[in-house]
Amino acid sequence: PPEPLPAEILDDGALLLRGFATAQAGQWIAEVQALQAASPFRIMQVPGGKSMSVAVTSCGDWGWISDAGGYRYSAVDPLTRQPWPAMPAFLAGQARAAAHAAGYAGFAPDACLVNRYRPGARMGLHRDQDEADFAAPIVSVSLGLGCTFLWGGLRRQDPVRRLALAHGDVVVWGGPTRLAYHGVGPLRDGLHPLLGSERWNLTFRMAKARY
Ligand code: MD3
Ligand code: FE
Repeated sequence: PPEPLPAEILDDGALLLRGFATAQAGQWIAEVQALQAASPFRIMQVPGGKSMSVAVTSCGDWGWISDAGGYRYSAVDPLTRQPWPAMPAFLAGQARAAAHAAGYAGFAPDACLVNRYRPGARMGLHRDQDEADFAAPIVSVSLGLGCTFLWGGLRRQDPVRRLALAHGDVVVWGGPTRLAYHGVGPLRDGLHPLLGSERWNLTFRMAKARY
């Protein structure tokens, strides 16, 4: 049987589960393929009018969107004008299991944002603060090419640490780190056996539900 996964404490409330998603990566990828066939990856505008370099889609009761009007969660995909695809039981179950392994029992995500990075795509420092209940953690899953994850403190001017995230890594962000500034450095060229020159990141959230 596989060894139990070593959990690494990154910070107060934040745990890295290296390789948590590796054994079933094929199923993770198949679920995202199916979801993006219904609600495709697309580039969104930020309120200032610029385009994000990361393409996004969502599944679950709520999807995170950005446009000239700001950032928010929407029950409807603005591209298809339909509800987002339901969150597959496999994804919800894996996210719940990862949160549980990190000490957060009862995690019930109602939103999963999927980010697609191609070479050069990046995500600037920001905080995730569009959710109703900051007591709930966020579970993030990395697939495909690795990246440099940037993570600072609770203030924008706090020093930024760098962390290499690889295919299959899962990070659970809760407690005081839930509102930390974070971002992703520009994706470097590369070829991953399963995802080619892309990195996919899934972040599971409780957008509206109370934890
Ligand atoms: C730390 N995504 O979608 S996941 C995002 O890799 C986002 O695509 C990045 O930041 C990505 O909002 C980073 C890691 C992550 C997600 C949420 C966090 C780290 C976090 C919330 C609080 C603190
Ligand atoms: Fe974020």
